[in-house]
Amino acid sequence: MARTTAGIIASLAAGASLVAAHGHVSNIIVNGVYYRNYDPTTDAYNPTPPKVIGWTASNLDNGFVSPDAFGGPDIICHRDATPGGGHATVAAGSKISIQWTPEWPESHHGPVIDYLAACNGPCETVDKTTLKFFKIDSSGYINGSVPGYWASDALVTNGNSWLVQIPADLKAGNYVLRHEIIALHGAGSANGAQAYPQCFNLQVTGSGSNVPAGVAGTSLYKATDAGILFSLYSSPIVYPMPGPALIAGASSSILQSKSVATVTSSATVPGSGSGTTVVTTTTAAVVTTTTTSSVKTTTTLSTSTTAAPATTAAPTGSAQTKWGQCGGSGWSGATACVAGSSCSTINPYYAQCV
Ligand SMILES: [Cu+2]
Repeated sequence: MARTTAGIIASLAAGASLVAAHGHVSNIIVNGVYYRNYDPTTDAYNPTPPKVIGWTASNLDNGFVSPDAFGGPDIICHRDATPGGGHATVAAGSKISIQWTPEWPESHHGPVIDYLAACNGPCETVDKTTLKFFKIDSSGYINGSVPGYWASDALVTNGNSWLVQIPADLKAGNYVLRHEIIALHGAGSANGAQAYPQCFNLQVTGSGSNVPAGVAGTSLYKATDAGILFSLYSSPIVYPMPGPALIAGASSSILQSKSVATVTSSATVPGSGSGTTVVTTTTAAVVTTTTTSSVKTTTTLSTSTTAAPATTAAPTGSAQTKWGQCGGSGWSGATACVAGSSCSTINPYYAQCV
């Protein structure tokens, strides 16, 4: 274990020196219920990370997948991704708020795209190369002169969150939701676009019968697609959306608004019964206490759900758990560690309770 952790820290240090913070999805909210995502920047250091709805991936640097990898497995659900250990149950027609971490760079304009793929069995054990993704929304250039106002900017305006609607006529079953921002600030050059896919396991309920056809993740985009090799700085901006066409009846996006969590739930883990709804939240900070039957630990995590200035202060008196982040460039969370661990600076971008 020590050797693995050392390797991860080494790769983080190497990655962090190359790219500034970009981001990942911290959580989703469905009908007021908060589900935590896998956190690549901290869970990788946890010997027993919680089972969550989000897929595990090795984007420890909050980074992206490059166009030269669009034909390979990393584009499916981010780098080295493996299925999330649990899922959330949602009714067809539900709206899901997808919350990104607060550091998304303003310069990183681009489209926001959402797909679903049927798992045909539990998503927790699905082979990602068998997934066939169909596009349920995709929003790109919105308006304005170069570089323009894009869906990514609307996401930032909306408190770094994006609202997605599950098709109301979707057949009940298990699906992977693949949510993605493609940053185009460097896309005028070959291999300059940046894809940030994030995947979540959903169990969709309802009486619909629609299962749209889809394409493999490795066939979504090519490096030379007109919407991938694209200059933001050519006027007028006419953006051809990459990837397959929207499914019948879908619109480019639904009206964006921000969701507020009122309760927190752990993921439903197959064989372990349903997720346990535990603790209520405030609008500024979410404090989650989760006790699972398999691991007798109490985890406290702090995540801001509003867009910023109000959330710069860490929740008063909170201390980061062992293996969690406690400092680094841009970090606004807890800097104190729980008893028995102390904050150790690993590099300018990351300090960890060890
Ligand atoms: Cu960047």
